[in-house]
Amino acid sequence: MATSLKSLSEHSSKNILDISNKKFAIVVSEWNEDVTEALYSGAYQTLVQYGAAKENIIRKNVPGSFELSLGGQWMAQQEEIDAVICLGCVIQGETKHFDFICDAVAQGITNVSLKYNKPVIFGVLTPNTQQQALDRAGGKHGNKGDEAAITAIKMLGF
Ligand code: DLZ
Repeated sequence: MATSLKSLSEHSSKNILDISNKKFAIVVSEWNEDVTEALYSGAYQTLVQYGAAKENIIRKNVPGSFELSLGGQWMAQQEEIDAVICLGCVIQGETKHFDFICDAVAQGITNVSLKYNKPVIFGVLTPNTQQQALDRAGGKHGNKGDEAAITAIKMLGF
């Protein structure tokens, strides 16, 4: 697993949180779907690798990254959900309102996390080109979906 975040075993080799009973929601933006599908695969496989039960991982799609905040809120407000992972990709060179979308989703996800007092993870790529996105979605720079999943698990063990 190529990732620039410390893996969980490096992070705390003695106390890896038992996540077999934790429930995760993964909210996936449909824009740039070749990228976001790869992010989803990384996040899903990493959760399973660290012990999440497949039936405890719920997937929901939203049309674009702008909608991740509301989709994330709909998931976070469900009591049984322990952590939410939001995955998207906004490509600067192809998106005139790049800054509006990125600022809105970053602030929106932060608000949801604080409102519901749960980890709501910002797994949104904001590269200049599609190649840079692919490099970070299972390519030469690893998979940010893996990192988003690891971040969720680390926060649950906080
Ligand atoms: C409209 C738009 C554009 C131009 N680019 C992207 C993008 O690169 N990545 C992304 O996730 N979403 C994009 N969107 C869609 C917006 O996120 C949103 O779905 C629409 O503005 C409708 O609210």
